[in-house]
Amino acid sequence: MSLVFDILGLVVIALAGLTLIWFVREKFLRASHPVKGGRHEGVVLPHDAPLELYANPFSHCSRKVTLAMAEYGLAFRYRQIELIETGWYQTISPAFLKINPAGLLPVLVHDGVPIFESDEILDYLGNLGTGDPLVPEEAEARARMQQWIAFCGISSDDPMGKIATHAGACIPGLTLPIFATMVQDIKIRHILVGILFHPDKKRPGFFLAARGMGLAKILKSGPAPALIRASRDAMRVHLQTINKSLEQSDGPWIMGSQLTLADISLAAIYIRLDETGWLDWFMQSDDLAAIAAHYKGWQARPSWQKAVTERRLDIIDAGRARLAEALASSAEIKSILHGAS
Ligand SMILES: N[C@@H](CCC(=O)N[C@@H](CS)C(=O)NCC(=O)O)C(=O)O
Repeated sequence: MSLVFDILGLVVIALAGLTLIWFVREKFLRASHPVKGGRHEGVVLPHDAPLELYANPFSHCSRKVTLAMAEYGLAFRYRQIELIETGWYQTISPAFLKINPAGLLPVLVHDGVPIFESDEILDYLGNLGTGDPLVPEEAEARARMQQWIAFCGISSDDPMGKIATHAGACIPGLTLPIFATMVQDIKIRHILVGILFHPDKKRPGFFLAARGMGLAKILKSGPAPALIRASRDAMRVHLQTINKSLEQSDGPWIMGSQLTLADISLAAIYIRLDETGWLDWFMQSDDLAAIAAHYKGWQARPSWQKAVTERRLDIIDAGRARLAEALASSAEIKSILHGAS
């Protein structure tokens, strides 16, 4: 009998040892670190096409770049990398970390050389010299455009840090409800990879809780409801600012007759608000006619068809449908998301 216990003990120790070795190895292979934006001269990555874009159709930052590339008429290879929201943490897979050690999308690869950070990529695309310029010639207009880009951007270090001053910072909070419904299609083991290896533990923690508890419960507990409402209220103010600027512009674009990167940054905000159901709510709450016209102008462009419509993902539609159903059937969820702060 004691021999059986001895053997069992050895098996348990061996299994624990193997698990530890696996964990340490994975931790090492999945280690990420921040990288500077812009072109990384001297790095040459494997590539099949002169221009390759590592991106995801649900990624706000990827969308800006995809739209700009379509507007510039650039031919490129789209390499879809999954986010946990769309399937699994491919962003922290050892293979993708060789492309971007920060584990973030998008990455543009030009003749093998990577360019990081969406706003730096947008700048870079302007120098490739194709299509109509999306950057104004005058310095003053360029500076105003940069302000819009920054206003709509999501910081890599602190994505939700500046909701009072940046529309982009409100995006993660406003995406939480659809995350909670989309995550129902994600396997728990994929979320656990994030808990173990992602540098940001808060989001996989939220996903796991949302996966287990469902939308209604997650909206009643923890920091989520306050964060969503704070993002919503701040975004409402930002949308008024955008609407007013559109009214004051000679149109049809935010800076007048020229479509610029500022419009692209705003378009990415509209898409996210639309797919999460918030745009309808903001439109019903306030007069945002100029934004509605701006958005419609975007949707009529061939670039939209290429960069947005053709890249639609079923998992987003399924999440959106579940969220709409929950809002329609639960007065409580409706009051948490749409009620007074
Ligand atoms: N400041 C960066 C932000 C990039 C970023 O946050 N990307 C998100 C998608 S929109 C991402 O790749 N997340 C991967 C993850 O968190 O695992 C940029 O503008 O490119």
